[in-house]
Amino acid sequence: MNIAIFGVGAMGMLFGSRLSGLANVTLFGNWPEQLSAVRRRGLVVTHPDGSKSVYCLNVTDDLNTMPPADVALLLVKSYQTSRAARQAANILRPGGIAVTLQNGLGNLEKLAETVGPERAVQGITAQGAAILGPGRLRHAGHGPTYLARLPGKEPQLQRLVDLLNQAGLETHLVDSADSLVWGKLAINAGINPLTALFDVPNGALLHNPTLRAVMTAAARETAEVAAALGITLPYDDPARRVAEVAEATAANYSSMLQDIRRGSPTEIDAICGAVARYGARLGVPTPVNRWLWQRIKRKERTATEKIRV
Ligand code: KPL
Repeated sequence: MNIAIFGVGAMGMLFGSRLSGLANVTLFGNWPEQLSAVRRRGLVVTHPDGSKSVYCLNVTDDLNTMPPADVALLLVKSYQTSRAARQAANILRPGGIAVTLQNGLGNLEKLAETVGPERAVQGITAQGAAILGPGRLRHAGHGPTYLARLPGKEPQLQRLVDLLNQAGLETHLVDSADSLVWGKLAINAGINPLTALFDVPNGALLHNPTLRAVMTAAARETAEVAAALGITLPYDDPARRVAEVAEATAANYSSMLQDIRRGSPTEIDAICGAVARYGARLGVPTPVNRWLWQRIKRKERTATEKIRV
């Protein structure tokens, strides 16, 4: 199976390294320091148990060198989805599938517009990983991955699910991923912007009553918008669930905080921005998500300016 992975950040590298011995994997990305470090020394992965492995990976920034893909995995940031979807469409075999495993809302729609709805698959993953520096990855923790069934694509999807499980990445096929996508969105809306605004690890949100209240409110608002869409979350109590995830990932720096520290744009438009937009359309008030959205947009601008100086 030829697998093309779009994105050479933490999640792209995690999936790429795990799949590399089992399939013909090529990773595509535009981060020169990462590509040259991986080419020179391989990717050094620190596993959740603290042990380390080095992986030799095929990485490229030249689409023309990539073989036709049976599977394209999108693991870029949500603001890069349209471009990655166009690139995937260029190399995807006619019968292939393109799978989004990204954070936030709107990724599947952009992918389907470009590769066609009959080849676009919604996925979601709870794997945790962070880049320690070019060529160095920390696999922070295991979590399940889900892929939504797509009519006519059952055999390819099953093959991919088997391969991911063989690679040690627990994966399941589900009839619909909507509940899981919104379930993760509520967690991300609660944890990511606050940790990025206050430059704290996830667990810090539990120990400050104000931060905890804002985290809870953002997750609850997201659940209310989901309910207005007829989507039931995969857990009963968003307040309890967001606190459990903050506890389980207490020492982690959220992906949004990592983006801000690097001076990169964040996924806030696809997280709190999307909740606020859906809320406005459905008449569900989302003042907390709107406030977090605006604050992060402001923070993105100052973080980028600081890094430039
Ligand atoms: O998914 C995450 C992220 O950082 O994007 C959480 C669950 C908040 C873990 O850090």
